[in-house]
Amino acid sequence: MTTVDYPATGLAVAGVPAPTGLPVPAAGHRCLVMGILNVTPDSFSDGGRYLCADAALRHGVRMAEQGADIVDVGGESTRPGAFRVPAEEELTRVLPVVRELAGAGIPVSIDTMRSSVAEAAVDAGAVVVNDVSGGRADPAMARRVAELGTPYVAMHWRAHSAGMDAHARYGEVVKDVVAELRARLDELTAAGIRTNRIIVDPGLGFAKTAEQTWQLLRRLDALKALGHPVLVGASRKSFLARLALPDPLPGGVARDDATAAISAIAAARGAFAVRVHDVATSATAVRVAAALQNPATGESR
Ligand code: PMM
Repeated sequence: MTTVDYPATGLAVAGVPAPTGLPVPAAGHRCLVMGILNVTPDSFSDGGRYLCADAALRHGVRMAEQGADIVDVGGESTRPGAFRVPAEEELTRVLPVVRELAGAGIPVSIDTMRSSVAEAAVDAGAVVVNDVSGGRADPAMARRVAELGTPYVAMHWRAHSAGMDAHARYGEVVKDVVAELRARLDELTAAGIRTNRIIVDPGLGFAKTAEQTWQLLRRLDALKALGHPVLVGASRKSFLARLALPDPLPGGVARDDATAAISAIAAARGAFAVRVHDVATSATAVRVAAALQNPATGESR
């Protein structure tokens, strides 16, 4: 494992500072693939599949074999309408999985809104904190992450999932999301998180309608202009229904194909990472983008 200076596609990311401290397998200059491991009974597309630690572990290892640069372990569903789980339950779900995957040498991020869970997971070997609330759900999160010293994914977020759809009101969604993320960045850095450790995320589908989500995807350049690496989480989300795909099942094959297409486009436009359920297709997609843009650093694998 090496620490990647700026692990994203060459051309499009010029001028964006490097996120430091993110240990990933030497990846060359391409968009990273974050594989999703929801250890929950109720996540949108994979809820219940990996609730047992053994099944979760096997799936995490499989995603790493398929080309995930990092495995994102979450113990609390954030699908629209989801209610929160107690911290103890979240810890019980994620900690054994984080510990085992990290012990197997797989870079792990912890998908949590709780500073206590973030700290315990980092203690168990997680190397990135992924917070869908960008520090808003837990006032202690920013300071805790600053102390932990890990990279931190700050997603655009307005409210907990149970009521977030009521918050999908914007003047201009791209401008508003960028402005709200900028305000978060100010608070996070004021709390002590080093600026070059923060990755931003537009929060696709979180307090956003399908149309607003498509608008944000069209304008990754506006998000990149914040000067931070951008993570894109489009995988299997309901805005893909717009495509009228032939496979009606959420989490069905067609949504994975659509996700891979978005991964290729996001990578070509300079996304730092894509967060996906189906790793194999997006691992291919980001390599296609890298090879097209920068033949010298396109990987062969
Ligand atoms: N989406 C979900 C959960 N965690 N984290 C980040 N950084 N970005 C996202 O878009 C995101 C996330 C919800 O999706 P899932 O239930 O399919 O995991």
